[in-house]
Amino acid sequence: PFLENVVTHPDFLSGEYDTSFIDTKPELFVFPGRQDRGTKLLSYIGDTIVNGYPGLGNPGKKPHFDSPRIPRTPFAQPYPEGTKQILDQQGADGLVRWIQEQKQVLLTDTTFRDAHQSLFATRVRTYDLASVAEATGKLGAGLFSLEMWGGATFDTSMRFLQESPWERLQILRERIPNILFQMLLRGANGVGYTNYPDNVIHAFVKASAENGIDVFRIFDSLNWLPGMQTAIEAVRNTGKIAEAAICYTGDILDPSKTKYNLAYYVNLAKELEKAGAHILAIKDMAGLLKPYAAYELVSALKQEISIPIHLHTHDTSGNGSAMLLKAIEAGVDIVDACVSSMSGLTSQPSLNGLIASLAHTKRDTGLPLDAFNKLSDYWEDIRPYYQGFESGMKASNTEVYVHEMPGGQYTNLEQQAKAVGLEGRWDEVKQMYAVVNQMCGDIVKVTPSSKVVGDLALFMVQNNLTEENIWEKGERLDFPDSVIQFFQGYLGQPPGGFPKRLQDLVLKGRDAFTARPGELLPPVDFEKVALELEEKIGRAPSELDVLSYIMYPQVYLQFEQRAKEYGDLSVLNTPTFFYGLRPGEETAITIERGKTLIIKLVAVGELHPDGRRIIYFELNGQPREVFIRDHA
Ligand code: 3PY
Ligand code: ZN
Repeated sequence: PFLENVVTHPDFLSGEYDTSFIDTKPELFVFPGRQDRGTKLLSYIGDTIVNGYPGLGNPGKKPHFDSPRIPRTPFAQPYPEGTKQILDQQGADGLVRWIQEQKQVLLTDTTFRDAHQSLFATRVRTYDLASVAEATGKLGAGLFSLEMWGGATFDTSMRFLQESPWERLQILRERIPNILFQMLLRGANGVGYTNYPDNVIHAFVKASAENGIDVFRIFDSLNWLPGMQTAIEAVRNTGKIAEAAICYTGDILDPSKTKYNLAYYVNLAKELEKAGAHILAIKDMAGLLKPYAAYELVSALKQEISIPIHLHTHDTSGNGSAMLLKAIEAGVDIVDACVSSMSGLTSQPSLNGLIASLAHTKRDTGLPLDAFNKLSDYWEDIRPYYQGFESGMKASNTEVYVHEMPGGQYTNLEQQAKAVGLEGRWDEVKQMYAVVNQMCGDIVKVTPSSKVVGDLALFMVQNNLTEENIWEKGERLDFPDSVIQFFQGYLGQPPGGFPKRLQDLVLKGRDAFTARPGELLPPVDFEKVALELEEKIGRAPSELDVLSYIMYPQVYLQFEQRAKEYGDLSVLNTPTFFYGLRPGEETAITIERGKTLIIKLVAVGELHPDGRRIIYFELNGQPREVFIRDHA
């Protein structure tokens, strides 16, 4: 389209203008598409000042934040060797042998992924991870692994944070060369919400391994073995660690809950060992595994399988640390926890607390508590940036034993509920979640099956529907897409099959299948997709771009579009990214090595009749103005 700006304006072309021309037509000085990096950043900051960041409310009211305490580690001090070197030198089997020789319990730190996924809807930015990466590598060198990728991070980093998940992985890998990097992989669902063709899973795993992932925790959202086999095989092909998970739900100690009993889990664990898992994970995504149940489960598994066992939980009920201690007594090899200032509630139990609990015992972790306290100080300072995404939960709550909602879903679903106007009805949503679970046949709830339950619960609360209403009027209701796909078999098969009555109401004659979706889906032609993407974004995409696009087509295209508009926003510090600047405030932004922009907000102009405001900045001391549409 014809681009109207000052040099194309008829008055300018005819030479008939005086200086008032500039004053009366300032909008003609906006040059879309040809802006320099500074102007693009000013546009983003200006927009954030005027319209706020989605979900944070109160534009123009930037809270005060103290600078974070970044733990000092001598620059010249080399990184101590860690588990990464063991894997690189001895291979996957060597690492497994090494684990089995250890007397102490080994620890995975989840601060970089699950902790913030569970506390504030996965919003932690690469900037804040990268700032503490070197310190984490040096102070945390004795950890088994850092869980720092996968799960929801892939989606949210592009969708909400306008940053590339692959770059996050590369940057952290460069700064933490000594500790194993661990990711959460949703089996055949990759890092998405639905099954992908097998060749996508293979390509995604290969690229993840090449870019820095060492340990892949693989699960299936219905504990369906066929949903994990392709991923296990793909990981084994890369020479990395395939950690396959049993997802824990129900309560093995409760005799009235017979569907998911001890025998069920032991049997599944044996199948996973047979399928080639190097490590077995017990993935207690909602924090339902109680201390004495953990003792029984781990003891039984230790008898029945010979691969190491890695335990993951959430502290929603407040019983998390007690549970880990009982599991450690029963001989679990590795457990997940996170730095204390990011622990508790829907997140993991405190790593610092665990180090202290085990000191001078048979399974003493040997990790330096003071070092982890320093890392915790950093996160204590970072956490306020993200406060607007935290749930209203102030203390642990045993209602989780009723609703069984995964910790990683809790804040997300609460945000979603707010977004669809259910702000004051969160309690109802949680109760409905438990009702929907039973209606679906009491299923394992973890991404994406948890999304199905969450979507149907939201749908029912939003439309004021009870369970009875569904049975009465279900034939006439249009159920959410995720629910339809679930009952068709796109997420795989739940133990015991689908409940027929609800399946019929949801499907309304659509086909359902029991085969593995990956077998039915045609392989993706990567070259063809790359060409299609090139058309859309106007440049040749990298292999990683293509994978992002395959996982999240719409999200990826929006990410690209915004990157064109605003440039690379990952260079902004987090308070500026979320809240812009206050009048008079100045910030230094390093856009590349040796190149820093000093941006100062001078003033926010009045609202123009056309709905825009002029934002007055100084960029490296020079006055700069940008026009921002005010959406209020
Ligand atoms: C995810 O898949 O994102 C999870 O955290 C599941 O627990
Ligand atoms: Zn988790």
